[in-house]
Amino acid sequence: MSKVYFPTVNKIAYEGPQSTNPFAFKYYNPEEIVLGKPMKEHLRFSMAYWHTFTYMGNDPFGGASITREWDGGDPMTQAKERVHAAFEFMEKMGMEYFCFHDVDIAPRGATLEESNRNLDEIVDEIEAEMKRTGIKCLWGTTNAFGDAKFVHGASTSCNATVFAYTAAQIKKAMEVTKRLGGENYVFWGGREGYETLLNTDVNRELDHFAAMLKMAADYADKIGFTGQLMIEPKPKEPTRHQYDFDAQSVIGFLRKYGLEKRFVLNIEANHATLAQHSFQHELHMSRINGLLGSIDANMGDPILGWDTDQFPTNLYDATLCMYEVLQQGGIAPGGLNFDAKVRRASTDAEDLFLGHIAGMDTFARGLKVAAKMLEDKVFIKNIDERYASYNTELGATIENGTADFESLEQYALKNGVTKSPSGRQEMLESILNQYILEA
Ligand code: XLS
Ligand code: NI
Ligand code: NI
Repeated sequence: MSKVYFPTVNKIAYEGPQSTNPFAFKYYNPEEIVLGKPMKEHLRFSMAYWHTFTYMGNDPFGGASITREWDGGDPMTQAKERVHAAFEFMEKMGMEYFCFHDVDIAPRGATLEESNRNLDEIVDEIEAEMKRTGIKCLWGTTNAFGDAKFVHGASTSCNATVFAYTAAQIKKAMEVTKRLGGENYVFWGGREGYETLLNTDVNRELDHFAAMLKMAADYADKIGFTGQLMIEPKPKEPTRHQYDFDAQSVIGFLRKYGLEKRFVLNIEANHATLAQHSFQHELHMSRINGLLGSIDANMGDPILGWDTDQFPTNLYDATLCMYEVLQQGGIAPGGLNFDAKVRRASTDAEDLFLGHIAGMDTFARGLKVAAKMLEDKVFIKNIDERYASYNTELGATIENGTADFESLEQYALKNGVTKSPSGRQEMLESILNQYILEA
């Protein structure tokens, strides 16, 4: 029997909304059927290895505030302990997926070769734990932003040797993700952006970025990695301007370079708000373009203007998120990855459980509310009525492309304009409240 890292916490069970036990689910009941499917299949919750197992409470003004059971020792021993702690955590949470960066699971070596060897050794341990527990990998990714060599970016660095190194690093991380049966692979452009246009050839950098993605897709095909490839938009941070700014910019970029058939989007709530969009906006834009692949479920802080990566507890956002997910017929093979960390002052190991419970309960509730709203067609009915004028003869000629300026002028001269319907926003927002409170 190996070491127990969370001795004070047992397996988290569903106890229902009346429960006062903080270590129990109040709304997340994994096997409960919602719209014909168990909750857990709708939600596909995933743990983010980096936030839960490598974050020590650092912020821009202070170093580590948290110590964990698996800390200390040489980096490889620590990495192995972390694997066992992570799987104990996920088992106790009933969490069926995890996501990782290469450097979260194994320490970067002095050379690429050493880094790759470290990865292989740790991946052996992870593979064994996956076998033992049945826990799966939602996605893998590369950290090509933390190390000093990425100071000007990775594939968008001005330095071609950095481009080559990035390719090598992605190649290995993809191989590892494939080996772990990862269902997706993510590209978040950590420093793919610029600080000042005075020193930047944006055109060239975007071409390089696209070239890297094209090579990645080709390599995925070559090794038979069939998971979804995903871009995760973010407008800024760490660079002043990130190229994958938001869903619509990424979609434009993918189309410009003919990559839209190979890549979908991983939408993060906090990145949406940093781009001055709502979470739902980003999900919606991705969905209507057929490109909503997966979700980083977290939330930002309306007062702090950075990626605070908090556990999501906002019921409105969770409800509207699940409303988008249900309208696209589900999120698989993507999932809801808690790209979220406990606060710097939440220093106990128990807080890791409490944070995930809060997030899972919030989305479970959001799922049920969204399912009810969809079943009752409350908003859909209203939207249909709002556009009723496009179901007339005039509307049909506009939508089917047979109208032209002359025909429309003729219509306008003859008929003028009718009164537009009320938007009914206040009523709709109040209906949303009613569903959140009563569904
Ligand atoms: C950072 C991103 C990052 C990605 C994975 O803001 O959210 O954590 O999800 O590289
Ligand atoms: Ni993220
Ligand atoms: Ni983020």
